[in-house]
Amino acid sequence: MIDTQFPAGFIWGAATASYQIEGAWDQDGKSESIWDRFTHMPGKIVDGLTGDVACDHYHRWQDDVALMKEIGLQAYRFSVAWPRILPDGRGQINQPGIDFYSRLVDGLLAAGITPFITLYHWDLPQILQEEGGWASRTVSEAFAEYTDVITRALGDRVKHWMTLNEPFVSAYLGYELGFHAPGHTSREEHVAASFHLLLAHGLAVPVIRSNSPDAQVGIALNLSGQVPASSSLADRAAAWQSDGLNNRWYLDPLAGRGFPLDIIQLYGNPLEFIRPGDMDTIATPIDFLGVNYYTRKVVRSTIVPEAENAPREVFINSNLTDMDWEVCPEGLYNILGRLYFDYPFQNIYITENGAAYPDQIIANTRIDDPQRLAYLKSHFEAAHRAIAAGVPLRGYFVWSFLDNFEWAYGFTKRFGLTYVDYPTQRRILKSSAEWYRRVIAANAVID
Ligand code: GCO
Repeated sequence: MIDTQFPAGFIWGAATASYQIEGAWDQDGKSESIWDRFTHMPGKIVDGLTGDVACDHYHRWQDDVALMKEIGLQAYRFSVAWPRILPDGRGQINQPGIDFYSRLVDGLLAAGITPFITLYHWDLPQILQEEGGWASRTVSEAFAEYTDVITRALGDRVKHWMTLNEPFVSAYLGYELGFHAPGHTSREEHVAASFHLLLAHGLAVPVIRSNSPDAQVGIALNLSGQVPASSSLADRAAAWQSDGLNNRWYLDPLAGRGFPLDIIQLYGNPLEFIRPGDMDTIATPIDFLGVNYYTRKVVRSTIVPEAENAPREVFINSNLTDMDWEVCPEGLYNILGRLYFDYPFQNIYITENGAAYPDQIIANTRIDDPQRLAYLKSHFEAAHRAIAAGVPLRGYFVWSFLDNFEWAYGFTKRFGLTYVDYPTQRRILKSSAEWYRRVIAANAVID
């Protein structure tokens, strides 16, 4: 029997995000977010749907907390919607917004579930996009003000905070590729947004500490190993560049190493928006790094013609999720090990890991999801191996507690431990949730 007992005190949880589950997009004083604006534009979302209602968590949160308790979650990672708190992006506080999150935090604590809050999971107040959004330094400063308001309100009860979720996705998909809100297609805006997001993070850390004594403060990055398709120099160079774009552009400044020179040269951007002291602000020490891991990337050179490159040695396996992402638990082990040996972060949480599969209701009462269970089991085992190798992994949040709005994919992808029948908003625990309950109880990977 493989020992898969996790350390005492290891935290097992699940994660969501405000725009993806809350709904109530225009209720109780909340203003429009860039995702409200984006999803209301025709042709942006695969199924043409929006997060206007989503999982209606805003009204159903008490039942959802009861469901979290039934699964046995020890912690719950969720995000606060900035437009509920400061509808103008700054200034006037919307008390009903504060009250919603305060009630949710009290409900979680009463259920014995530790709240982990993400301050920004992509739903920027639209009014701030009007002044340039993350391409503007003024929004970094507004984020510090928003952080002050919400941490003053909740900082007595919430002791685990993440400033941002996946700044890479916000900046690259939102401002250069255009697949995410605000749907811009500018390399210059992407690079500026990546900097202003990191600056916002650095400005927010001391604010959190002053309003939430003894809090653990971190940031959640999407990280994935970039594996060369062959041992050719071209593929190894391509993989290193992809690692710089995806991983080092964020990891290095947070670790106090500044932006990676190879990527600055690739961008050809003199980064003139950086002011004296900004990089030190970004490198403000944090207590943990959150890792959102889903799969690895196999990188093939696009410069050397295929016929002139070495034969491929690394292939994507055929075990794909509904997102067409390769199931690769080894990739989780590798990224955690790389962080342990290459970076100074003293604590790591897996703040997202999970899989989408086309779940079906059986006899209207049950959902068997053996593929998701197998995915999670293999990744829990990889995490256990990483801990055994010395990685300071402190907890694991499954993405996601609920099926929810999967951004540009709308509701076509189901990541939840809990099935949501959207027309009725009925929640049904999947078999993976029942298995997860037993994993948590045992604090070990079980069959
Ligand atoms: C992300 C986001 C989540 C996604 C999840 C599945 O990592 O993209 O944090 O909101 O829904 O990762 O794609």
